[in-house]
Amino acid sequence: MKFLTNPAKLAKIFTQTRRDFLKSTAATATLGLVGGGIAGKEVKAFAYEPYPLDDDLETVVTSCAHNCGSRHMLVAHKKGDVIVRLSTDDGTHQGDDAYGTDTEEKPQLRACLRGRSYRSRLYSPERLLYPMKRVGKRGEGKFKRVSWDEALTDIAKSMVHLKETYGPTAILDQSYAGASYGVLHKSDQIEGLLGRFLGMFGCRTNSWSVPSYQGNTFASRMSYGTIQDGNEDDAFMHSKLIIMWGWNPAYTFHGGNTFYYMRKAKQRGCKFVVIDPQYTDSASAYDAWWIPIRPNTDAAMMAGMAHYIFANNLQDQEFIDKFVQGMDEGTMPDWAKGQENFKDYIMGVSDGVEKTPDWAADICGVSAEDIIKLADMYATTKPAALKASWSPGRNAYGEQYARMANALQAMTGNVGVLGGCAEGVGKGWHAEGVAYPYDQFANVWFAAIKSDRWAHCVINYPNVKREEIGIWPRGDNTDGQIPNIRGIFWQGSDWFNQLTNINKEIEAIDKLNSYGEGESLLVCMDSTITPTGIWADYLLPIATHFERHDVALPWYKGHYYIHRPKVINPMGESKSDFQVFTELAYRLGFGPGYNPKANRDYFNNPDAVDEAYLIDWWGKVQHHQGVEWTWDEFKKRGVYKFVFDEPQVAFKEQIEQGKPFQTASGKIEIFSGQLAQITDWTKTSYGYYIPAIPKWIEPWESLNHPLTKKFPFHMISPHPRWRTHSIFNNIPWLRETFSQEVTINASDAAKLDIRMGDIVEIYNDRGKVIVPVYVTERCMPGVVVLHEGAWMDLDKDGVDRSGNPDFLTKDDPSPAGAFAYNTVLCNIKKTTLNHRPGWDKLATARSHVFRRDL
Ligand SMILES: Nc1nc2c(c(=O)[nH]1)N[C@H]1C(S)=C(S)[C@@H](COP(=O)(O)OP(=O)(O)OC[C@H]3O[C@@H](n4cnc5c(=O)[nH]c(N)nc54)[C@H](O)[C@@H]3O)O[C@H]1N2
Ligand SMILES: Nc1nc2c(c(=O)[nH]1)N[C@H]1C(S)=C(S)[C@@H](COP(=O)(O)OP(=O)(O)OC[C@H]3O[C@@H](n4cnc5c(=O)[nH]c(N)nc54)[C@H](O)[C@@H]3O)O[C@H]1N2
Ligand code: SF4
Ligand SMILES: [Mo]
Repeated sequence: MKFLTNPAKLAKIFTQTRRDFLKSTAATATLGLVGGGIAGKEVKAFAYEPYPLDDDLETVVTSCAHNCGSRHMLVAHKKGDVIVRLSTDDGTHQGDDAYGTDTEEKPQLRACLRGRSYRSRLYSPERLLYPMKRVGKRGEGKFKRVSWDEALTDIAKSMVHLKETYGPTAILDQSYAGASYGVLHKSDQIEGLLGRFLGMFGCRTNSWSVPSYQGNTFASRMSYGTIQDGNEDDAFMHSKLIIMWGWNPAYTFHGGNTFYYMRKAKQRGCKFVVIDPQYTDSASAYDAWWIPIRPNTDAAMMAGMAHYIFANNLQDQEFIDKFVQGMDEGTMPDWAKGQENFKDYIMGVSDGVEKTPDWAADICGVSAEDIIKLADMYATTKPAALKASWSPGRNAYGEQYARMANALQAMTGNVGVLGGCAEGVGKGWHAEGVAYPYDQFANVWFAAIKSDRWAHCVINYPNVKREEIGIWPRGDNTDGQIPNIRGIFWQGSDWFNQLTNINKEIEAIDKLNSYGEGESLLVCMDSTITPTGIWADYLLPIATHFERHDVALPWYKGHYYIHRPKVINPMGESKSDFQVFTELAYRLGFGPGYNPKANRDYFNNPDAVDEAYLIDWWGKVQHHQGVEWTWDEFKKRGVYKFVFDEPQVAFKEQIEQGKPFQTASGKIEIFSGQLAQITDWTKTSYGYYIPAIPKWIEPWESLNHPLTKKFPFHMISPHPRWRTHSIFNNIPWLRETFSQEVTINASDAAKLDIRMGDIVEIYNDRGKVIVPVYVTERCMPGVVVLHEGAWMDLDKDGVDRSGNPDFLTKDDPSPAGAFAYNTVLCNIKKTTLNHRPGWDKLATARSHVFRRDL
């Protein structure tokens, strides 16, 4: 920063550096001559060790893991028990293919920069190798090493105490998708190992809403009756127009080979449009028409498009009459005749406000001409894919955007059609997903709340109304009970760092502290130290997916399984999650029920039991999915790629064969019968009213809000190219490729007298964060972009030096449960405080975290 503001000084530093550099190269050259070329002694001291050739190494096919947007192959090359190199799919691994095979039907599963740097995570200084117990205050980061026996004895004792004293809702399950995409060692809110463990123990408050896409999930359930609304990615090749609505697959991965198929579409002449506050890498890669839009106003723009389509009679009326409920008066169900239908709302018949393109333009900042041009393109190009991604739904009333997208997709007849698109959620091919017992004990809970409301619940307990935290109805006499949360388990989640409004979470920890020693319990199970772990009482070291046996599942799209053998032995004293829960279950009296194939020895020897589960699972794959390979064949080859005759298209059978949609009416419900019949919203998991048809609802913060006087910028926080949320934040290679910075339009920067590289404070009433600035024309004025997932790093004044946007986000959820991550106003000013891009101090001197008091 100082360099840029002081050119004279910069020039001096540069010359000095350059001179030093010249001096040192001259010296090296001389040495080289004296020592006789590269054989010279001094030169040799700098030479690398010879790299072992693949012939000297054992090659093992495995896969990458985590909630990263895809699932690709990693090939480990190992020497003894150490992975020395990672490569990826080269086409050969299915066994019958030649090197380089890469076809539309069976594409390679090639890893991205994160996957390829995985070795740095595996062997990172932040790796957790031993169970740790907190010795300082919560959040202080002081731990000492303890034995597994001590950690598990303490945890089991505390669990029993909390359950007996505070009842069956005392322990909050904050397991999430860090390990969801495997069949055995699973973390997850519904199918996860923790849910079953706490459910069997009889003490569990579940976190029911999903940060990724609760708005889209809700919309897909209401409109189609299912979240299985995704085509497989190869269907994109058949589109003539692809509208990437808040979607940037070149950067934020969505499916294993999306980018490849979209390139094929481009080659076939498909046109691309991007609706996004940023000119994204996808916009540039596909030479798309970029339409910048004010964040959180998408539903208004879509309503304007619908108006143009209706006004010009461009809708596919035949499709609507046959497949849709409530698009217009003629398609309303008999029992709801006279209630508001979608067309009447759009045309202003029901509320007197016509949702014209001009009306929309005032709200969303896109000109009426552009709204009309896009609406016309979409209604007249067939087939056309409007891919409504999740980010615009991660907003206040985000469900309205997602429902509005469904209305556009249906009115243009693009549902169930090859080259069209009904997404939404976008779940495509249905995998056989669970290998361990998934029985009556799976997902048992005694209370379930909106995931981002746990802090609100803890801070205000017991003075909390059920609608404030989105209590899921139970249908028995415990219905509506406010959970008395006294403990949290984090498994496969870094939620303390990733949920909204972190300062409020810290306040909730203070409340737990106020109950006194022993009256609350925080357990973090992870492979590395994480920002969440810093707040825990116990850190349990978990073996990574290289150190346990499993099978990898695709992420939403893709049709393949990748074998995940135990490539190396668990590092340090780490154990798999399943081992830990099984051992805890034994200590709590339900070991055999929890893990029926195991005995107590599982904690030390899990391999045979794990494989037995996987063999059973493979039996289901063979049975349900017609796979002929034996388990041994699969293990030998490492990957099974399904080959289909044609791209899989969601709702094809409904459209082509008249099969009913999975809604109550059997139609695409743009007027939702279910919502229309709700009378007491407080008794639903939503808590608050949601209209039966999609509508534009003014968000609580936006560029149209009076609060812009105080906080003139709208912050969005998309997903980082170089991280999987918070995972990989500590990888130096990746931090060299991208850095945490705030993106701001050049005109805004000029107004604030801010230049590229300056350090700024971004702030609002919820928090303050420090980051460097990236000045660009690629982001619209008034909007700033700060990627999620930086590892929080608070200074003594409560300022986050890492630039984590979740200090600024608000924890008010949208009624349907959407996290409002992108509904944030803020302000920016220059600061003299320094940005701290990583925990490098901790990384290089990890002893002060891990070896303290040993
Ligand atoms: N501001 C803002 N915040 C956001 C978002 C946003 O758009 N904006 N997006 C949100 C979204 S969509 C999501 S999905 C969340 C993600 O939130 P998280 O799921 O909390 O994010 P991750 O960083 O992926 O954390 C997963 C953790 O699981 C651990 N892990 C991996 N494998 C295993 C395993 O086998 N066992 C165990 N025990 N642990 C394992 C990893 O080390 C990591 O710490 O972030 C949300 N946060
Ligand atoms: N590299 C990488 N890929 C990932 C992940 C990751 O962490 N890293 N995480 C995975 C997970 S768990 C998820 S949930 C998905 C998320 O997938 P998405 O939700 O599709 O991804 P985002 O990156 O949040 O946002 C995509 C685009 O939406 C834009 N955007 C933000 N707000 C608005 C808005 O209000 N309106 C409009 N029109 N556009 C808006 C952003 O500028 C961004 O370019 O990504 C997955 N893929
Ligand atoms: S996209 Fe995901 S699965 Fe694929 S290599 Fe990258 S991190 Fe791994
Ligand atoms: Mo997500």
